[in-house]
Amino acid sequence: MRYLTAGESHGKALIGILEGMPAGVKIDLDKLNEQLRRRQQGHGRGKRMAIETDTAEILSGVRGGVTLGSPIALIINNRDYDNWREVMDPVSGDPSLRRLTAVRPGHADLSGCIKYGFSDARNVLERASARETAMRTAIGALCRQYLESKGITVSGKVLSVGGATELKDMEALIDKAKAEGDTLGGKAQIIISGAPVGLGSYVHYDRKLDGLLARELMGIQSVKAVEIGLGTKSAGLTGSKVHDGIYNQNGKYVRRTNNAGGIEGGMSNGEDIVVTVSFKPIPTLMKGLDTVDIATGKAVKAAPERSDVCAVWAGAVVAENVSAFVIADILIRDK
Ligand code: EPS
Repeated sequence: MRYLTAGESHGKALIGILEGMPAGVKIDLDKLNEQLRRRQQGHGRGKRMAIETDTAEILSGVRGGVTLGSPIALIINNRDYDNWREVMDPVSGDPSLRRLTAVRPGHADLSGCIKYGFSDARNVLERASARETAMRTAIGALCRQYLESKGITVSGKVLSVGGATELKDMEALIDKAKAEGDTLGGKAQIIISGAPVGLGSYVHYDRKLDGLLARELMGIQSVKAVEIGLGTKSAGLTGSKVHDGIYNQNGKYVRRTNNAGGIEGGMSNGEDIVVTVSFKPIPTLMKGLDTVDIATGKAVKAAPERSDVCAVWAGAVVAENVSAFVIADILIRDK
């Protein structure tokens, strides 16, 4: 399978086209939209989430709730577009409005402007925004329904925010960061259960399941690390502490530990696939970091665009659904 997304954060809509979904898969639009609703939750989200009630409309590829095997096109309208029409309209929008030149450290602003020769970082940030992950969640939610029909489930949870691991402490840290005009990142864990043995490849470097998951998950805005099972911890331990013993239980191969996170030799091994995703703090800080205004060349504080203080809960939902795409894609290819 493959997919493409289009759409600016404050443009009219987000668009997605998923190609390669087999025919005959039952699609429940309410279940898809439930994933979009989940992505809007979490302590520390910004005011945009009060404006949007993200729901997807299916434009093609599904008939009577069943996939046709043709490309599936989705649209999610941006409610906020009503407030941005004169800035963002593709034909009549005025590019002199809502310019952003105090480029934000950690964001795509400066490199994007240099890459395309823009004098306004709005041309960059509108597409670099994590708003785009609403469509990736919707695409992944279709794949999740295919996986569920094969007995494979995907779940996720937030492990930590700003180093804190208890919900009460995470929320207190977010409130403190908000009061100080700062932001926070964190870690989320994704678990894929029920995947058959052998998804992926030990034969081809570019079909290894861990590599495919890492590539797609690193493609989510703010993701800085992807770990499988014990992940980076395994580099500091002996082999006997890391590798999971194999036992014969009434003719069935079992493991009593899952440090490998369900992937050995680039293939699923039948255990739960366990992935930890680390998100950096969002680079839009209300207090503004040191930067240079690209219009004047002068030292200024970075522009405080409206943003989230923490989006790790949303990130976890995005990571779940992106993982669902990876597993569905490889399942279709390998089965
Ligand atoms: C997001 C919508 C955006 C941001 C956020 C994610 O809305 P707005 O820019 O209108 O506030 O809240 O994007 C970022 C954190 C970012 O850095 O661009 C969403 O729908 O998830």
